Amino acid sequence: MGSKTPEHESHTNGNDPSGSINAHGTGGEPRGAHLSRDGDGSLGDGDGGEDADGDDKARGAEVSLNPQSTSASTKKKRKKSKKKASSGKQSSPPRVPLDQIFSTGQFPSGEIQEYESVVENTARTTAEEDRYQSRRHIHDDKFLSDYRKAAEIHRQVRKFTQESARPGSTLTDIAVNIEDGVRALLDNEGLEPGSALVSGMGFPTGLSLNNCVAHYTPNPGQKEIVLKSTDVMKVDFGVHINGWIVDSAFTMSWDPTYDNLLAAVKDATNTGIKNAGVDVRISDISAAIQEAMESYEVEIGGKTFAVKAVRNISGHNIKQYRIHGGKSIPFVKNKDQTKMEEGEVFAIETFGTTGNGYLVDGPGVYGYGRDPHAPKRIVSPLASARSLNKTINDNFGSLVFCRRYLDRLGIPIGRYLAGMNNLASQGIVEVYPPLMDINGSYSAQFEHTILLGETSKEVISRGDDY
Ligand SMILES: [Co+2]
Repeated sequence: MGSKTPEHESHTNGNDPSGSINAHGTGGEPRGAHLSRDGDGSLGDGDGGEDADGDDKARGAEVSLNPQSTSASTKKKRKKSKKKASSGKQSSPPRVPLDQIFSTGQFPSGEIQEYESVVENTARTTAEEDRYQSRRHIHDDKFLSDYRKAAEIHRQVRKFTQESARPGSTLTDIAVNIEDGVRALLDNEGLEPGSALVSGMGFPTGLSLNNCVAHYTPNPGQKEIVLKSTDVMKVDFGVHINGWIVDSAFTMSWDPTYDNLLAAVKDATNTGIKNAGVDVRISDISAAIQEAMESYEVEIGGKTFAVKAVRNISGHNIKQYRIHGGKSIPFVKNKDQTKMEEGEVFAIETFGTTGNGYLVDGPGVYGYGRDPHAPKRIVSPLASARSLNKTINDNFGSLVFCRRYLDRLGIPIGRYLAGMNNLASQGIVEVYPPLMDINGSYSAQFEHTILLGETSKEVISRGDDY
């Protein structure tokens, strides 16, 4: 899940959205920006105008996740090989609890990366005592074991999504399949009060298409969206155990036109991961990400577009039960001297687009998140606000949730909407909208969660898919 850059800015170019970003400070606008501006008005077939004729063509089409090795991954997927004994015995769709598959309680580790040599290792940014508190959990075996388990669940569930989601699928089916898989593998349906706080979905499953860059999830009662062969779909979901969230995302497309877009964003995210480390400045990571991202072009319908890094959404650190821990990692150049610290957990994600690279709020609602600093008990004359507040405390705490998650608890929208509006107006609950680039544009996302250890980092959600 991306972290929206706080905005108090107008939509004029060059204004610094966060007070720390300086995308236009030196070197003018990103390379090739004029190309995408040229294309703004002419890419009309991106969202909605398409009829069903792409459907047959796409039925046998292979999903593109690894654009740089398309043929190799195509062969692999057809075989359904069981190359890793450790992850065998999972059903399809995945429903076997992970504890049954890994009966020793040892879960596979992510990718361990040694730190790049840090140029400068001067004064620590935080008091020693705070640093001790923040890194204490990384020496806790249970913390690491739970985190690895959540990551393995993410890998097993997304594998099924990559095999099963295709043009003709509905977004609700894709989302529900992901969520049913996660809850089955956690062996926790999350229906009893308190149980979804023990483990469950980390946030609403994001299935964002084309110029919807992030934060779309299907809502109950809404017109169903059917996936088309020309769609570019970002799949972003989280698995949490004890409030520690694995936040990881990938992009699927069924048309090789978008391979370079996907390759650009995958490269940018891996560049961010490679550069991340203890005492590394955020500004240095951002600069490396932008450079990688904007070295790519994509040709769509005979027109060439430079891939642009999205300016007003960021990677972020993760705290317990808090998907956005307060630090942001933009994908564009900035002057943020904040450093990453030992013991921190980061979601390193990037978004690239053929559009403006600037997101505006779309229609509808993605989800809701309770302010972690709001008092647990609230005073409201509205009974529905008080009862909703209790439901949120019992089931989500400060985890972001969506209307479908309330729906499955047997709480229909008519019973909570007035209360939700009341909590939102008091600032107790934040409402998250979908985030859109311009019509006709396409965007991609890749994201991993990393743990910053003493001498190395663990890319905990790394798989052989991305
Ligand atoms: Co995220």
